[in-house]
Amino acid sequence: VIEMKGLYSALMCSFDEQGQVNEQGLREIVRHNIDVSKIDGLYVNGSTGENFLISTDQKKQIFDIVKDEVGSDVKLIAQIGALNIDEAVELGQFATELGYDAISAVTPFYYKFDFEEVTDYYTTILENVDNDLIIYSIPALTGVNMNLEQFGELFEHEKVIGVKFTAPDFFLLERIRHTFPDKLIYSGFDEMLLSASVLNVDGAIGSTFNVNGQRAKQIFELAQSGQIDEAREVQKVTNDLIGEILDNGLYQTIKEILKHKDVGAGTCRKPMKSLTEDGVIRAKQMAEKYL
Ligand code: NGF
Repeated sequence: VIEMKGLYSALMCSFDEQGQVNEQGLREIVRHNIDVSKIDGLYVNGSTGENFLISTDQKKQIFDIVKDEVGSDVKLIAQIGALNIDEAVELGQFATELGYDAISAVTPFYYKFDFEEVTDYYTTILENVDNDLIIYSIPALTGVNMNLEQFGELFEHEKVIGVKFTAPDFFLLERIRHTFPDKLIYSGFDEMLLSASVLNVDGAIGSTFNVNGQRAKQIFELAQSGQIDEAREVQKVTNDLIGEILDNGLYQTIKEILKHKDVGAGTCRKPMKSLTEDGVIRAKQMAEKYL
């Protein structure tokens, strides 16, 4: 698992006005992440990839294009979680055959599944997909809150190599880190990267790394080498930017900033709305001020 450590962009996808994948734009986003943001890996078809708004065929198309563009330049994690368990398995097998380094699956959401059902979901995926798996925990969007013991039960499976921990619960994060030193923990909230890094997470997965990857890497590396004052300064600038991005519309603004970097980031899938004219201007100002 050591080689899977590091910073991963939660990859954006470029869509055209009809909601179709824009292959050229997607390739440009990938290249920007590798060549400019300097990230260690890509987390493909996560929330930031608008995964829950697209078809199975589109998910496969994206896995395919990204792998083709990346080759073995950086690590690749395929988010395959879906409410339809057959789709999750099918996507897991598909990404594994393409050569993705690991799969990840969001906890099943919408219905109020109990932990037995959550465990059954992961077991079904693990039994049918020959790859390592990273649990994707994002309680604010899924409503699924797991405690230390429940993470421990999932971690008992040797193919479960870690968790993408997208929650502001630093007590639980510290307990997981302390209790499971051999599992990979990725921090999910970019605005809390320094705090998570101080707790010795193995890496992070974030949407804003698509544009702000270099600063994220600085924060992570400065924290690892104990240069906390310096890391705090970079987190401060980062959070100025993230605050402006969140105020303006998260994914739309990141795409608009990418466009100012000559990356064909396209639009967001409906029902996500487009930026207003003012929003476009604000994104341009962010690109000029921060990047
Ligand atoms: O976008 C969200 C939703 N979270 C991302 C990230 O955890 C999602 C986070 O970077 C992700 O990795 C994925 O695409 O699956 C935030 O956008 C960022 O910290 C700003 O709040 O919560």
